[in-house]
Amino acid sequence: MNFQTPLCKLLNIDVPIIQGGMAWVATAPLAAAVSNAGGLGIVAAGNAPAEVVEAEIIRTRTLTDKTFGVNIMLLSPFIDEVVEVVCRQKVPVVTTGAGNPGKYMERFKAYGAQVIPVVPSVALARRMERSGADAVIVEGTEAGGHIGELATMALVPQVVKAVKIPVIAAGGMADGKGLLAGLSLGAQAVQMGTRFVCSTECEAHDAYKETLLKAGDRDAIVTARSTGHPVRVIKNKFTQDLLRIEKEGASLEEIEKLGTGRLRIAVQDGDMVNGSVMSGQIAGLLEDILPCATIIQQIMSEAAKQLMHLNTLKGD
Ligand code: TUI
Repeated sequence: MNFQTPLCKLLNIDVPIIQGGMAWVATAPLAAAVSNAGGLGIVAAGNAPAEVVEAEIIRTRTLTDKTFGVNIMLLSPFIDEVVEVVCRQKVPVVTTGAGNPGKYMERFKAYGAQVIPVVPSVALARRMERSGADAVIVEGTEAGGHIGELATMALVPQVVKAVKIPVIAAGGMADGKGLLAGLSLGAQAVQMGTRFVCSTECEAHDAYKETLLKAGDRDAIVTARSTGHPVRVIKNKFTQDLLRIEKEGASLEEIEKLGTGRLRIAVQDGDMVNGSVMSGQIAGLLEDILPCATIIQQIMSEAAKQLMHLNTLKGD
């Protein structure tokens, strides 16, 4: 059972699983491994300069012939140049995060991209549908990194009801039961980020992966609420410092200054004390680092098993 949905056909993928576009973490080997395993791999642009993003797109093409996407982070200082590179490289799927991609939409559509913005609300989902988005990723506050306020469970069915384009559920899913839950809410696929950090192909530092495996249900906390750009991360000395200065009424500049470069030192240097260890709430469920193909096989077989189990509950 592969849970093929119309969106799978549109994106030319075998299973309804999309890998989250995680800055510094979602590099070519991870994206290619997810695409090679039948899902949709995503290369994250994050705050990287356009040349770095272009090199990563080219590297992905050496590792897979399958469809993959690029996630563009709309708060990036290099966003205009990154959009140019994505268009020049004719990346087949573009996901967007941390803002409204409306002004770039026509350029992506002009070369035939499937454009899939991440939205944290019904209003933005509606706006994206009107601007020509092919689907939306509805991300609940359970997700890691920069988050919205509403929970996946409440937000996904409201967006499904409000728009005609396919919906992808994100935030809080890492296994077959999560996949089935997303599909049950009316989504045509799920996006998983945290689960794919703990994969063998992910280039994040081993210490980052081990921290996620050790995390419990209450360890992924929200920082930077006072800035209007809340971020979910694993608690450590950095988050303690950040929350303290926020409580003391630090300015936006001071908070931003404290946060600068912290994700890179966590992902690349494995600094679990001073780094920003972005993670979703579902980290507490994870217990192993596996190849992406195994992760996807396990998700699919667990979803099928769980569906059969639900079928035994019919009674009379
Ligand atoms: O973008 C993400 N997750 C991210 S981006 C990121 S890098 C960063 N680090 C610190 C501060 C800000 C960014 C780390 N993780 N997920 C998708 C997502 N998009 N979550 C929430 C949103 C979002 C929020 C507001 C999308 C649109 C939006 O629209 C506001 C508007 O302009 O209408």
